[in-house]
Amino acid sequence: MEEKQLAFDVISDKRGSLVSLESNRNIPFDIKRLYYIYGTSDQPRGFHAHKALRQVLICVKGSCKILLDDGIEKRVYELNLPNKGILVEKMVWREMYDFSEDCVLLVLASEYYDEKDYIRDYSDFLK
Ligand code: T46
Repeated sequence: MEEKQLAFDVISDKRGSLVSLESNRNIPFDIKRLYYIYGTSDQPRGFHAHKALRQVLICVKGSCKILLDDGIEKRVYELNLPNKGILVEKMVWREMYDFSEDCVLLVLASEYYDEKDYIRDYSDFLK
């Protein structure tokens, strides 16, 4: 499995904390897109892999779990800190679940949105 856990520097003072994310510095690609997921329920999300897309997922508020599966091995991670992220490489099946009510999941993506990059069928993914 090629995923990687990332820890970002936190700049804190009496006013609070700040985390800075920069292309090709602490994020290992050119950031072409970012999106965030919130208002989640008990419904899991994901259930796909990407042919080329690389992404970093950061739970900036609350918590959730992510299952990563490279077709050989499955690993589950809990995302629950705004200064920790996970790099999900291409061709890794992902499922997100167990969202806390206040969960805000920020995703930094290496490519623009392209539905053709998705593999949404698990048996196609395994092939
Ligand atoms: C991923 C996980 C972590 C867009 O129009 N633009 C976008 O940039 C994205 C990400 C999605 N969409 C549309 C496509 C669907 O009609 O928004 C709808 C919901 O997307 P989806 O069902 O793919 O959402 P998740 O939470 O299952 O997956 C998302 C990302 O799509 C995916 O790349 O890795 O978050």
